[in-house]
Amino acid sequence: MKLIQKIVTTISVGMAIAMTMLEIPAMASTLVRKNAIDLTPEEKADFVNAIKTLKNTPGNNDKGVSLYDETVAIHAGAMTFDPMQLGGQVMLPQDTPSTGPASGADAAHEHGGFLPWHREYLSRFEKALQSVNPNVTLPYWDWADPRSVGVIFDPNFLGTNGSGSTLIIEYPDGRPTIRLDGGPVVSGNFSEANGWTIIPGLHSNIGTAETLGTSLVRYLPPPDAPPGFGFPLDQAQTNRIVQSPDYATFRRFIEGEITINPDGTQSECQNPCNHNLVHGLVGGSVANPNPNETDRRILTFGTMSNTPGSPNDPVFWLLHTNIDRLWAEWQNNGRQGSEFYAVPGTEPYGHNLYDRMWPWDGGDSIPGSIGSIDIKPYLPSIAPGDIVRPVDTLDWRKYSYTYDTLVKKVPESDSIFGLLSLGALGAAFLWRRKSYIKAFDSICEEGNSSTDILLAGE
Ligand SMILES: [Cu+2]
Repeated sequence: MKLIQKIVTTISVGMAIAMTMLEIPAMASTLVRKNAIDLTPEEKADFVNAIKTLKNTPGNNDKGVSLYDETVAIHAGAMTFDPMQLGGQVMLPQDTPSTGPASGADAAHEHGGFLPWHREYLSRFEKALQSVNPNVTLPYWDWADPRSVGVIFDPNFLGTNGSGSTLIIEYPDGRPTIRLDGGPVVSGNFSEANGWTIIPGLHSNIGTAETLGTSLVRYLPPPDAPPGFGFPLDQAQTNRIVQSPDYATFRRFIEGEITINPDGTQSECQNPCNHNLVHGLVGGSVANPNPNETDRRILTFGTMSNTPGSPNDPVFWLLHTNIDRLWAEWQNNGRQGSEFYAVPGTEPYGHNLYDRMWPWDGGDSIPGSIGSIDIKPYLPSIAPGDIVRPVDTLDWRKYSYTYDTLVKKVPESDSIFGLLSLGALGAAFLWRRKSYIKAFDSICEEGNSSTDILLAGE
């Protein structure tokens, strides 16, 4: 009996070692995407330098723009498949419409493919960064963590708010005047002075198709903006995202179309929430005081809120990595199969499980223009056999990345410490916000609900 036990033990130990050895190469090739607040100074510098290297490396396109800029063009091109109706008004003027089966719906947003499309897009960008520096991974912006904004919009990382412009938006119907402070980002790693020059044709205002110029433009909310109008986003709501009961709810909730209330009921987002809200908050986006048949319902001012070219702001990658992380967490909770995707046949072409997603569609669909700007010459050439469908994206592990939140369990002592520090920060934050909350309460009491301030983003 003892001998058998010994043999079994020996075999088990041997197998464990063999398995460990087998696992080493797999583990080594799986890189961990980290929370931006946990990056070391060196990791931040590596990320910034890899981005800037792509910005200075010629791409594979007819316009001769860089690898970074042709990546921006892919995002812009995806949005030309839909002229973006909002409240019955065209949001994205275009001289030339798109053609092919993908026409009629945004190829990357507003439908089931939102998460698969961006997972693929992010992974390709991350691999391009790794071709510069193999240690770089995409960090994520935990939008519910009050520490994130200070770390991300730091002069030594992605740079601060824009400056030099104060926009006052007055409403003839008596709604409170809105003030936005921002403008071009004039210092830091992503200022024009430091080499971050944006291609004007890939930097269009979604309402007018006029260019925002060659500088990154931000209109970040003040640090003491009231909840729903600034950062951080609500942690409890973020927790409810990953508890969404089905894919359609998860997608609509995280993208920012609906919200799940604390009592479990669903409703339209009062303000756009989550993904759409973050785009709108970084870029500056407000209700148009004078909307009419030819004018649009919202005004957008900065790079992130003018969404076709939003990847011109590198914070785009941190926002979307967080969205991909939350999707991976939702999937990791027993929802990994294709049965946990959009209901077959309910989505426009490009968004169903086995549809080809533009631009990885073998050339089936051709994007249109933004205003008079033809997107095609800015796009990288994509091999005809390079085809990606939503079903190909469902397992994030095959992309050889994972998230720190999926691999590490926080020791209890750390989490208690973390909770205490978060509590202290939260208290300080709430104290500073008090006056603003009061101000916005009175707005709501006067019957002007927060729906009056619309923020948009993709
Ligand atoms: Cu997008």
